[in-house]
Amino acid sequence: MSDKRQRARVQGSWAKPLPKQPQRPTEGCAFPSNPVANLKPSWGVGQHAFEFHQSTQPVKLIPSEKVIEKDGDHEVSNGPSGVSRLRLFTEFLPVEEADWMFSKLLAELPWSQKTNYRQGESYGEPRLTCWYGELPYTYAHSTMEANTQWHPLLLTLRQAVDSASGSSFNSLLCNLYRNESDSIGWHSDDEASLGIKPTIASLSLGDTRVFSLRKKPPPEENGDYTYMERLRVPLAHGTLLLMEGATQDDWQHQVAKEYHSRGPRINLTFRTIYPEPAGCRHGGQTLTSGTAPVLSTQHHQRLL
Ligand SMILES: O=C(O)CCC(=O)C(=O)O
Repeated sequence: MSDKRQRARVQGSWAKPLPKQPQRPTEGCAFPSNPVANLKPSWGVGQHAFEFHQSTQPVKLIPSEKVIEKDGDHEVSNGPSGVSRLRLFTEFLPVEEADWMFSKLLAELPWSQKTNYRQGESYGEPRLTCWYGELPYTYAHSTMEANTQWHPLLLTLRQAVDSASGSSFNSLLCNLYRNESDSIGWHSDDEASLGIKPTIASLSLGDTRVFSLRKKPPPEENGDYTYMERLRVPLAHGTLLLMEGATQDDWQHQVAKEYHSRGPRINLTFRTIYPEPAGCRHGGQTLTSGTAPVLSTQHHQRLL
């Protein structure tokens, strides 16, 4: 047998069987960063065997996405910045009331498409919005002006959300997702104007969309989210979701585009806005006297 053929057979059917791989954990998938690097050939002198040694490097797990759909309090993490908590009320509004409110808000709110800026380029958000509050709200280098003309229905909803959350919201960002192509990209609601550890109350009306969260990676991951925990919360008609504690410090959230057809959805996010002291980060920028504005990483990521 020629040398070449002999080598091929040793590496194929005649090679020693691989040592048993450890069982894959059930809660996630194991993907070594370089699978080939874990298989070290060792050729014995005069011996036609190919042995594989298990790498001593720890195998990193990709955690499987968890779904949150039960009412109640969900402590999603507890790290150095404190507890991150979601509180879910799936039947916050009775269906008939929610139906009526949805039609009214869809028809009567002053919806428009906001233009944001990224690296000097402008882009239209893939959804419609409107803003209510005594103070303006700036994110992605573009400002929504103060608007104190609250729709009466929004004032009623604000009262109901205040009592459920124990907060006292003074502002509201309304989002309208016209169909499956509308979305909001990964971001945290962590502008300085929202204060420290803000509570955000999100009320959904219309078609169900998936609200996803991903944990922010530690510095050694260099911005790589691959191995970070992920959550999905389906937000159906009439559902209230509260994000509390360190959620904005430690997690990002998004509503992704979908590949199946979706009807319109309105999301009302009640917030408390504070006047920003001079020199503070302002809607995605750190303003320090005498220097050019510096982009905050997180808000750089509120791309769409
Ligand atoms: O539509 C949603 O559920 C999320 C909206 C959101 O993330 C935001 O307004 O910051």
